[in-house]
Amino acid sequence: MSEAVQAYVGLGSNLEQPEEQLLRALEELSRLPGTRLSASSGLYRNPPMGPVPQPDYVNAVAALETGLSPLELLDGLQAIEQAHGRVRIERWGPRTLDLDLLLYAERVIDEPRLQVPHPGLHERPFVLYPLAEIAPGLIIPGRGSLAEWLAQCPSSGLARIDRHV
Ligand code: A4P
Ligand code: MG
Repeated sequence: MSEAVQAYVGLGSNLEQPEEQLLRALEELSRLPGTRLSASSGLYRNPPMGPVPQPDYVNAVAALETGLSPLELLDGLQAIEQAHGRVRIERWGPRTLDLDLLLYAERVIDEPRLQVPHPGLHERPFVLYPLAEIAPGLIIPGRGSLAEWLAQCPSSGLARIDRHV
């Protein structure tokens, strides 16, 4: 395993007690091999983005220090999704748990299985606000500062759930 780097993971759920799904997932992230959970944001309830009618989401962001490679980390995230009974029925549809690899060190990755920074990251309030909570000074490789994207992104619809994890 190589030297540890900082990675950020976006968590989302809108089925089967989303808050519990996210709290369990944070613990499971901390148990990935060679990985430490270094910070986690609060949980944010917010309306679904996209064309599919579905329940509200709960979203959060976690910071990891990991010795896993980007693809090893993606494998780990997908194994956790599977353990939460995630069934892929339709793109953008409801899910018990979605784990997106948002950032991996300063790397820009464009492979069929993995794009980093995550393509939607810079325009999604449910990613930007929790990310700013744990890493306000962040630079998004190839896209500029988190603070600039945040300033252009209304927080309307985001409600921070009053329980810090
Ligand atoms: N993949 C490529 N890059 C990445 C990455 N950086 N992280 C590939 C994770 N996976 C990545 O993902 C499809 C494929 O993307 C994976 O096999 C992986 O190899 P998926 O999780 O199976 O499918 P998906 O989540 O339905 O599609 P997608 O495009 O990831 O959707 P999003 O962007 O995750 O959006 N509304 C609210 N409020 N909150 C949400 O969290 N999420 C979605 C799903 C829709 N609306 C939402 C939310
Ligand atoms: Mg996804």
